[in-house]
Amino acid sequence: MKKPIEPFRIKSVEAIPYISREEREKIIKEAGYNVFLISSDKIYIDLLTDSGTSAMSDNQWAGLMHGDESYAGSRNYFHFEETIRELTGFKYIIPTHQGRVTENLLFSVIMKPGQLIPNNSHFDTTRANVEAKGGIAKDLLYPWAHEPDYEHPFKGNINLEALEALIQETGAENIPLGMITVTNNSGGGQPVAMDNIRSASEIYHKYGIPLFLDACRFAENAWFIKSRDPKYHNTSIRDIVLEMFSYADGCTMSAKKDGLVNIGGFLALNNAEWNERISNQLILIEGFPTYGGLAGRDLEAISRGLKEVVDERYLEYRIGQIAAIGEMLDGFGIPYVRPAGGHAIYIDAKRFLPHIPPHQFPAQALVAALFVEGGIRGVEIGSLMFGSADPKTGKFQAPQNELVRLAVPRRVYSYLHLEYVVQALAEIYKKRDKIKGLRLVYEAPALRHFTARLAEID
Ligand code: PLI
Repeated sequence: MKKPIEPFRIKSVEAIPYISREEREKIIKEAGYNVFLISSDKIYIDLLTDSGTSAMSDNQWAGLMHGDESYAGSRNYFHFEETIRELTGFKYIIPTHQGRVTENLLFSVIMKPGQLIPNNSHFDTTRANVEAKGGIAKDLLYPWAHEPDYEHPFKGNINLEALEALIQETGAENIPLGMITVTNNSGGGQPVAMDNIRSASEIYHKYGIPLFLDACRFAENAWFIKSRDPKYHNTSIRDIVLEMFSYADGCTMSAKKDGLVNIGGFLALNNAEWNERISNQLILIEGFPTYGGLAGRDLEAISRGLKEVVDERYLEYRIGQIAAIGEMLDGFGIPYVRPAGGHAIYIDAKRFLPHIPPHQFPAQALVAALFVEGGIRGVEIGSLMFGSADPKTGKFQAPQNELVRLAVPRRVYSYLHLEYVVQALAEIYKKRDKIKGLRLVYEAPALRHFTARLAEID
């Protein structure tokens, strides 16, 4: 196995606590088997999300000292604007404090109730923002993209035939905008091929529909295009990125991912009228258009992060970390969504714990077991997040997959940390028959996985 070697050395470290197994057993019970309810000082390796959890470089930290905190016209905004224009080619750059407010701004200005937004897969917040404004969020993956074992180099591709059929059925006038999420987070962190982005763009544009990329992990997607599509082996990441964006009319971005920062986002677009309307709305809810809810120093850290993220040695190491977890899991026969994604590994809990039925939350049981075994925090994407009772029959409706996402923060954990995670999983795998299902003790009316409390079933 080619081990991912860090293209950086360490200048500052943060101690992480390690509490005993006995304490962890007590804590998981007290937290109702929900790791969202455990304080981070009880976690040894935190793989809950790759969002806002990156380590910044010395250059980014130095950038904070160059913060110009003027209310209007801060020099950091102009650096931010120039960097994003160079990367994406888009004309207008609107700063925001994170991805979901970007979505809120976009849909509140350009979408009418009853209209439809197609995507390969909407991320939760994108779907929630479309639906909150009365729209319909439609996911259009190929059927094989839902099969954990199906190997495809670009499993995040949008289903082109389904897209064209949907546009014809719905009528282009009812689709104010189409999207593609790169990489496809909800579908396993899987990349989208350049040919797929180009073809989807042609379809959208044939019907006069603008295309926006959800660009959170644009650089990771570009790395997959470079390494998996022979036509791009000799193209630079910057050129691949520019080509990806050239097929789109704009993008939404949470800089908490490929911006390599802890907070920030932006909307970039070419349409002058939309820019004006969205900027006016921005003033209402985020701030003046040259800071958009961020400090000048944050804008500077993002500009610098966006330049670092397209470094090919960084991306080789970054994607290599996830691939290495996959190869280690293969050694133990532990099932996961294949191939390994860009920012996370998704363990297939349905096959890991076949004795636990969906209504007893197998993926959440595995999340809890991983905390007890190694102080490791992952996130459930299964029956707790998406399952529900049929309103008429009361019968439990399970989602297609029961997954545990282990998202790797950028530049934070070493190869040994990752090995430790896989070893903990392997220990659980050996004694998997002993893992018990869970039952709900408390659930909130919406987004219940954040606050639910559960208990073990004896
Ligand atoms: O967390 P935000 O509001 O900065 O970004 C929202 C968001 C939009 N699109 C995609 C593809 C995301 O992955 C995303 C946030 N993702 C989180 C928080 C995650 O844990 O994956």
